[in-house]
Amino acid sequence: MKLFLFHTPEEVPEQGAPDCAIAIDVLRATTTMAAALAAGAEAIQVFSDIDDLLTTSETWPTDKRLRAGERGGGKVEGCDLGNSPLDHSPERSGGKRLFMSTTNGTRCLKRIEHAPTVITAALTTRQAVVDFVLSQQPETVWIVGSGWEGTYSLEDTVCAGAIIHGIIAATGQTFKDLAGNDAAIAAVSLYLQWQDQLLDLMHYASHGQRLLRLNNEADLQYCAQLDVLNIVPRQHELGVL
Ligand code: 3SL
Repeated sequence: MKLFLFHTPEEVPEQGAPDCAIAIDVLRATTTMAAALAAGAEAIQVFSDIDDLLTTSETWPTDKRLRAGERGGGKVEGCDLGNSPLDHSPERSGGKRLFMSTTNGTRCLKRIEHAPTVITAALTTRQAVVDFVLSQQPETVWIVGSGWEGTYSLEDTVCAGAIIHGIIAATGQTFKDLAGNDAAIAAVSLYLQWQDQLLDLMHYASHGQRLLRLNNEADLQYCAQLDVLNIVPRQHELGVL
């Protein structure tokens, strides 16, 4: 198995495809996707474009849908929810389809949606993702951070490092066997440095600071938790998890 890390969707190669692609947006899209499915959402349908989201979701019964739209960290007008994992509870999300569009996370997922296996990962689901990858034994894995509008994100990279570290710990293999690129090795160093202070790291991260300015401290606390959900959101048709 070879693990490649791309920090942003823009870094993903134009040519070729991995056996398994993993999208990460710790703050907050992929954390929210896992929280929604854990709360019993029927599925998550992902859109790059808000107008497409609004039009497509019109065809769905109103009591069976939730429209979640985020731009710049805030809720989009016309949607039921923004992008907080704390919005999801069994009462609110159970049995509903989540129609979702966010600034970077859903764009990241769109960039890799043609890989044969596409999953999303977050710190909250790290161990479940490690177990899933090991159960599938893909030859090549692309781990893709969502970043922020084309730039690197600390929180996505530390999550990638946590996943790669988990695979190394479970298999006893080394970077020589597993690392597909330098970024994969560097991400493990970041994780080892910060593994006991993940919430502090979120506070230093530029997008963490953006969310704090919008009064989302509780979201940072939720998103910084490691291994609390045994769930792996997996794409079962294009754009639908
Ligand atoms: O960029 C994204 O996809 C979002 O996760 C950003 S936010 O955390 O909702 O602001």
